[in-house]
Amino acid sequence: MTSPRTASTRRSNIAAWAVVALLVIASVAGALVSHARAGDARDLSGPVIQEVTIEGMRFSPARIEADASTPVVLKITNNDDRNHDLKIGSHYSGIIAPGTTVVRDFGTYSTNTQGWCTMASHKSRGMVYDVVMAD
Ligand SMILES: [Cu+2]
Repeated sequence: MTSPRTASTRRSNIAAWAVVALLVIASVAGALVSHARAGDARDLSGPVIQEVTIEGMRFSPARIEADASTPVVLKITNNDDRNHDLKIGSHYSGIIAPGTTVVRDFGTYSTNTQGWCTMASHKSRGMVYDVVMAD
């Protein structure tokens, strides 16, 4: 037998769980959206400010001077015969296959920031790229 009070408590428990479930869904969805924004450097939101080529284990040029209001949008061509990529801060180019060119917006920077190729041992072999704040 269920007393009216118990049924009422069950209803409020169900309501509480529904609120918790909605909050969990909202936070997961929010995390997915912010992850896509932070991790996906594919959107082109400004003019290309530098063309970069990859030759062997080097980005060329390997640095850019940028001011805090200009997105670092790079056109990167991989002339090497291996996969490479470039991660700067929270922005990632995705894998750049041999012989391909990508255009990526790496966002804006307010401090000197070093990026690098995330392929195994490429960073230690010299695949770094520096964003240097312009004076
Ligand atoms: Cu690499």
